[in-house]
Amino acid sequence: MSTSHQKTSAAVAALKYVQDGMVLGLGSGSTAEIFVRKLGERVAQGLSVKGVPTSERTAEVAREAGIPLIPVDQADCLHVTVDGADEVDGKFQLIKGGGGCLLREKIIAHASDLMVVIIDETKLVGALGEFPLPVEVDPFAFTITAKKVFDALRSAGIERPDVQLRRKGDGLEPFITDGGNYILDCACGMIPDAPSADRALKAIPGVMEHGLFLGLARVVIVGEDSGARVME
Ligand code: ABF
Repeated sequence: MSTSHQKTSAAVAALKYVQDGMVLGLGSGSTAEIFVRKLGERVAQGLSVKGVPTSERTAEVAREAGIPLIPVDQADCLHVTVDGADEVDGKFQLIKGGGGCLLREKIIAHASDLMVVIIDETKLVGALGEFPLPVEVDPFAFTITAKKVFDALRSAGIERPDVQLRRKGDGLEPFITDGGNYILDCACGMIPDAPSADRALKAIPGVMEHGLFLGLARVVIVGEDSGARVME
């Protein structure tokens, strides 16, 4: 069966974490978008929730789906955030940011009482790092930051990181995040010690955030051909 069927299974299963009256963080990416559309169906049936989107794209999808949105600064609390991921390991450590929304995704996930991650089974990995790690950086002096990122990853035990500026589809212009930053995609092969990479990257002034989400996900829902597998 297709990954799209698996993503839908995971997205539908996440609805069980939603209750009337909640304020919800709405993740980004194709799996999160399926969740947002399914949530919109519940809202049309009378469910009352408010959404805080993690990207301009998700805000657009949520509006189309009829979900009332509030600015993040008006949310007294965030009950649950439902978001996708690029990789998830057995310790619920994640790589996110393939879609370029990692800074807002991490702010919202960190502020939420519960983060539920929804993925198709291809995202479940034994060790993180096959997916290039996205690092969001200030455009100012990004070449200096890129060298620091390389050194930081080496210090975290990654032998030959390959750090590349993400570009738009035309291959010429840099990709710009919703927050106006650049993304460095860091091919690592394998990340042997994610907490050490986390600490080393955070110590660099030009790094706004990176795509390692550690200690944030409490529930991971994996869409499989036979249905959704919930891991808590
Ligand atoms: C967001 O979208 C990201 O952090 C991750 O990069 C991506 C996953 O996308 P998809 O669900 O389309 O695979 O959740």
